[in-house]
Amino acid sequence: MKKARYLVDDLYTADPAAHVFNGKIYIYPSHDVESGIPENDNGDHFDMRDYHVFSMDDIDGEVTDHGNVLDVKDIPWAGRQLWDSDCAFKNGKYYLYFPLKDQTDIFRIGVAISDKPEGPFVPQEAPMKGSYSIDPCVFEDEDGSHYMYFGGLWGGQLQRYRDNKAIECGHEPADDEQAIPARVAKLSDDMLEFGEEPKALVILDEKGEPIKAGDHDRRFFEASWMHKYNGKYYFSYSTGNTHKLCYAVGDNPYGPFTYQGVILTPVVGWTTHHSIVEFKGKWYLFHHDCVPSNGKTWLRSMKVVELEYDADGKIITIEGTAE
Ligand code: FUB
Repeated sequence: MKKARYLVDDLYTADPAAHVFNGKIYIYPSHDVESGIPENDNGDHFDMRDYHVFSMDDIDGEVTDHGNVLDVKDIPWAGRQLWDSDCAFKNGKYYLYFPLKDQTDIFRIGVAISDKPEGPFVPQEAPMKGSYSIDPCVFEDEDGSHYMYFGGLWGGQLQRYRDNKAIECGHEPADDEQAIPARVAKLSDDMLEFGEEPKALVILDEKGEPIKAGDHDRRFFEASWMHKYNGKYYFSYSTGNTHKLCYAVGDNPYGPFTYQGVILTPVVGWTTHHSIVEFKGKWYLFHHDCVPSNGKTWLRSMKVVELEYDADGKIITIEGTAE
């Protein structure tokens, strides 16, 4: 598969988190809707209200829509905006992790549980204790431990926190200071809480120095993803206002990670977001763009394209505008 393929044409879908469960691909995207809310840097126009799950037996095959699997109306602590989710499996249960603003308009991360990868999912009564910001990604390492990567700037509220505490007045550091990091935490055995205090995920440049806040071409913005290739940990993310998907490589789940390059050049639309998964011996990049909605940044469509590595394990850059 060399040509990118749009996966769904009757709904707008974004932020696709793809996993292989029981020999099939399951995709957990955001479900974009026309909210009528004007576009702003806070992301208020991304006013999503439910999640659908999709599955495929083959990468070129039919895509099954499993319907509405979790609705904001059924989440006891809900305020607004169901953003990028992810799903993980442990001991016969599937756990859907999702960011949602609570009733005070603060993003928290919630968990909902199902016996099946396609849901429906039943939400917990309250968000995860100590959770904040957006874009949870859950990675299972080969020893069975699960790690959550999360965080997002601007509308994702990460600039409002330092050392896991809310600060009086959220702000980004000066350009020559260290960039605000994504966060990583091992999950508790029951998968419902952080099993430890979230830690800063540091991305280093080629000189071994932490990437600076002013380095908008390389600093973390949102859309964390983790995958492992040839024993190395690949942390990938969006640079937000420079619209790239980049990656950094480390030797363990916590890092530090060293910046490597661009996975996907800017797509049509403001946001860029992805997941990377191996299926039947090939690797794939799930992502989204706004071509089908004629560039409406809040109405995105998920797609998939094959991803390749060179002999040194470097990801070969994909053109976001390629057909
Ligand atoms: O879909 C809403 C937000 O847009 C996501 O949480 C971000 O990663 C960006 O894709």
